[in-house]
Amino acid sequence: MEKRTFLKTGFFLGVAAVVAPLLDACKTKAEATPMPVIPPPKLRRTKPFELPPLGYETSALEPNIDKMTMEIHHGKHHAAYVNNLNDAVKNTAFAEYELEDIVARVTTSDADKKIRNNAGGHWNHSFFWQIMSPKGGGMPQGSLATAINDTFGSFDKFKEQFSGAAKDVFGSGWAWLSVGKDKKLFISSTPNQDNPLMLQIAKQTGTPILGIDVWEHAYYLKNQNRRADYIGSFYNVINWTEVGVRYQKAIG
Ligand code: MN3
Repeated sequence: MEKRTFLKTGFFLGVAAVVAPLLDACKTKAEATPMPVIPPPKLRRTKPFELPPLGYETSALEPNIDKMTMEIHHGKHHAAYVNNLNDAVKNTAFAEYELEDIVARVTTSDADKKIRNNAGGHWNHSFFWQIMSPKGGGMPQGSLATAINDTFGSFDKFKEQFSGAAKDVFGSGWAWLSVGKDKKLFISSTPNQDNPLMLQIAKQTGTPILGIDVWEHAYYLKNQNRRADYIGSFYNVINWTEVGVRYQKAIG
């Protein structure tokens, strides 16, 4: 064998020796964690996505969340997610999908990025307006109260953990209380506009029943950098009736 050929052969053998075990490792990992089961799409949306109404006046959550924040948050930020989502899904496989079907399917790929951010933004905010109410606050009732006590020890301990998750979000994101596949409650957080319904993306997947937006746009006008104050105020507006209804639905 010529020296050059020998060196070449040696090089490729060397690469193969390094790569083969890596490929094996990937294979084993893929086999060990099966892809999540995603329900079949409904494929029936024919109208563009629309900004849903708040359901109450923009001033209705005062003094806990101020009118101007609500005006901009709903009328500008949420509206932008809706418009951008309508743009982003055009001529894609998601074009006629319902929002939930899109959210369940988006991946971490660059091609999905705009759809992921704006579908998440639309879903998360539509949910957020509903789990707050001018008549909110107080404590959960019934089976949700029991589940919270069983899971976290007490309502105060739940608040401590939920607030902790919300405070610990680095940069922009959300903290969630969700029902897992095992019907148990869990607290998690997601970056940006991700949420626990994103089967291909979220570390812990489940059905959110409560969530708090900790993007600065949700509190900066009133609370500036004091995210903890905003989190404290949020408990005064939580619509526990709605959260309870969502809990019942999630546990079946
Ligand atoms: Mn927001």
